[in-house]
Amino acid sequence: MLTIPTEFTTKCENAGTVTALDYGEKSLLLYTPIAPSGRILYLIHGGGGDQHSFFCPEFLNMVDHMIDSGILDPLYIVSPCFYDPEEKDKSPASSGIVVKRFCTELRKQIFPLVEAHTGVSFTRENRAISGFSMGGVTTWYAFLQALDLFYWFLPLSGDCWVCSETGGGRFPEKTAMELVYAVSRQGSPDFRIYAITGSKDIAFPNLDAQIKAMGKYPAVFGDKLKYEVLEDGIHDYETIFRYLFNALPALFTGKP
Ligand code: FER
Repeated sequence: MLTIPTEFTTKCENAGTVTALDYGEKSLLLYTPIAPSGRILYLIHGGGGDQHSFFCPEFLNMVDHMIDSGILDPLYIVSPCFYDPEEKDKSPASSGIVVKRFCTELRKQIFPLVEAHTGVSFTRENRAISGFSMGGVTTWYAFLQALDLFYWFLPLSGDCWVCSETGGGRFPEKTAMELVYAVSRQGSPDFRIYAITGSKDIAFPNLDAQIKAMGKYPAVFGDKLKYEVLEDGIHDYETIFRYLFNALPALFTGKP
């Protein structure tokens, strides 16, 4: 897996813009690329985080440089916050309940807001969802609930909690079956999943067991599922930025 070039950590002279969009008591951040785009990524923070977790200079400079240097086609990126403003309990148990219902907020509130602001009606094939840790759990919930909205799924160091907290590790076979049912329940549309974690990541045992169990359903997942483990990769944003540096160019371009 490639490392992020050091020059990509500095400010880019051809930078996109970040706008805060408000809805109700909440606010999300939208990255608008320097050139027009019909592509969009919904990028979800981890437990205890918010819309600012991903949108720090380190990440935004990387994206600007990737687009500026031509290794990444321009895309919009939305960074929402799955917690309500009054939410005090950010434990995994509480966050797990919050992210389960967050897809409804994405569908009913965030999508219309973003599409009205950008003036773009994104096609399903041009929409991706990704997230780190609890954001990865959110990505799996989007797969379970919103296959009509997204084609591309990039869960990063987070497993599927449909059976229980860290259920991908505790109940891998049952979790894989739930994912299989979800595909058929939603009309078996085409999709791509690109899951990434690190061998020293706290979520590794959970995601790894789940992906192995999913491998027992080649007719459903087959080459639609790609999985990568970074040797010694740990559970932090810096490592996740590296995963995104490697994974983003493969988005929206045939098989990842
Ligand atoms: C995992 C997925 C998410 C995991 C932990 C989390 C330990 C999140 C933890 C947190 O938000 O504190 O598989 O494994």
